[in-house]
Amino acid sequence: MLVLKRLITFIATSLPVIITAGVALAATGQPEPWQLGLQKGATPVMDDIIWFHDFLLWVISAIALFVLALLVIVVVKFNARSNPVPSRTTHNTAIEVMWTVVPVLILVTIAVPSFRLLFFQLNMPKADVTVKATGKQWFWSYSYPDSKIEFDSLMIPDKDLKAGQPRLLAVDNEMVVPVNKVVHVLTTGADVIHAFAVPSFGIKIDAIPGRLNETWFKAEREGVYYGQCSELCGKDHAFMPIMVRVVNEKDYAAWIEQAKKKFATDDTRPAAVAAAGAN
Ligand SMILES: [Cu+2]
Repeated sequence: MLVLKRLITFIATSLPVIITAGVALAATGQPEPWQLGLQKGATPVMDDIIWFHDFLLWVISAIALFVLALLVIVVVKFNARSNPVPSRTTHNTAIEVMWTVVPVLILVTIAVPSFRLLFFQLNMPKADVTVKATGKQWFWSYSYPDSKIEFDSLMIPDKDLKAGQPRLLAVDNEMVVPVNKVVHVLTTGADVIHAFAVPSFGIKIDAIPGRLNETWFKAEREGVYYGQCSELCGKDHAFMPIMVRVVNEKDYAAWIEQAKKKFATDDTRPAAVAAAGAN
């Protein structure tokens, strides 16, 4: 019993430390060494995902502790030594009703916010900006159809990294979007299946050759947010990061103007030739 008591004391004292450390370490936009928990959210969807995750953690912890308590009671009170003459009871209607109804209530309590979140993610609000992300072996291409911009986004190799650029995450040409605007992301694959995922935005969607998938996000804070391809797509799967810079309206307009000169799509080429040239 002494060991159990010590274990309980240890868990009780270390848990708040672990939780606060996790909150302190989880940075916005990119993973941190020794990070616990999810990356901080930058969109309403991710804020909801984090809330739902934490809510479920409380629910499953309570269930696990309850079951553990029952097991401890059984082990201590009903072992052969302390309870030599076992009861012959086989049915107890009240308990049977309880262990059916209570789990149903718990599942309904979980289902309500779960479906609300699912509909929030899947009901697309009207787009302010549309960006098409094409997964290629092994980099991403972004195109802004409304502004006729298209460019490739390649990872910066270790030897070329500048101060402040995270390894395996920084890219040469990042995707730029305005803050507080609904961005539709269309994804497709040029060769094999990739997946476009940015944890802080709460988005992860497959990029499949021959079809167009769609998701959305509304970043509420300016900054740089990183993600990675999340579908094993070949040897350099780990080296095709996603970098999204969220800027204010003015900077976005300036970036668009500059990008129009730098990354203009050539409309004079026939579509088939343009597609072949993109690979
Ligand atoms: Cu991949």
